Amino acid sequence: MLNRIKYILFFSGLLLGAGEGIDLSGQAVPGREENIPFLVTFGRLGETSWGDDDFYQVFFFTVPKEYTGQFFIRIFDPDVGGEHDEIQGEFNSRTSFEVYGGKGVDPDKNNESRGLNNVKNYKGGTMLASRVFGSEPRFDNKYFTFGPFNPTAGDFSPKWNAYIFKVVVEGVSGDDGNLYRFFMSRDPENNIPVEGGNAFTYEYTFRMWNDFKSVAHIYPYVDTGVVYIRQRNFDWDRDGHILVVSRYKQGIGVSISAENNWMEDRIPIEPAEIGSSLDFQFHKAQGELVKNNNVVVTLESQRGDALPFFSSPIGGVPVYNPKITIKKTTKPK
Ligand SMILES: [Ca+2]
Ligand SMILES: [Ca+2]
Ligand SMILES: [Ca+2]
Repeated sequence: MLNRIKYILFFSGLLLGAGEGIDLSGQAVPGREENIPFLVTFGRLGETSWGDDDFYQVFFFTVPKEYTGQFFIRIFDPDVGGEHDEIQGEFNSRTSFEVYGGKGVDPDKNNESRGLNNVKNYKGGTMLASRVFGSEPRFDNKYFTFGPFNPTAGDFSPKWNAYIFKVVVEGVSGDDGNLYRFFMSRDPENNIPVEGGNAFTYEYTFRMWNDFKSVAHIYPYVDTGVVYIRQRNFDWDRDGHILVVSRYKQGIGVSISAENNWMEDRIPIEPAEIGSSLDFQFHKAQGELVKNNNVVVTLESQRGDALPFFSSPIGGVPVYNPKITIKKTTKPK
């Protein structure tokens, strides 16, 4: 009964949130607007040509200072076996999930915490919880819950006025692909959002839907001082095209990777795009379906600073406004 009440509260909360412009969707990773079915991390004996360049993933969760209750980090399908996961030969992989808080987590203060460029010091902070999963039917197609955590156990960020937590996922053995999702919840058994919470990463390794018509989105946030961004994508398998849309960009095509390679180019940023999100759109090729496509995306500014992708776009989903005229942008190289 209690669960049912919570369920009703959850959905009325979503409706209220939509009506008042309060976004509660940042609790789910991938986020609601992203249209991405799963994150993916392969075992360290996997081939990079399967779409994961480094066999680990780092995600951050923000809990607003105003929220004083406890919270949980839930993982959907944490095991490597059964439904959803990508088998190679037989399922023989193990994946570790670790939750970090405390000083050293905030990626603005500790650059290595971002987990970019295969640096090995991405575990900054204090480990609060961890678990390793193999093929475990009791967690197959189900949630596992970490917590409860107190918000003050996170690393406080004045910039976001929030406590930051980090989840590190590593494919510690085997060669299979672990597909999974996160949800930051107020409840250990149900997905009840923490109002104003969000999640972000600097290197996004994800799976596309097996559907021609499906368009995936990721929403990088453009901070002060950004003049252009360098986008890099890995193992896109030439699966259609990737477009950048913003209030000021109707859709700029970027260079796309093929099998097991990185492609990159520069995307100019207009001053009016500062302090808002861009919409990177992943349009699948029509015709022969590219199945089970895993892809990696990273972005950095002209200064070499990584741009975070937020699960719930800061400032909302950007919509192109043709009435705003700007100088012609140069075609990416
Ligand atoms: Ca295997
Ligand atoms: Ca899984
Ligand atoms: Ca791929």
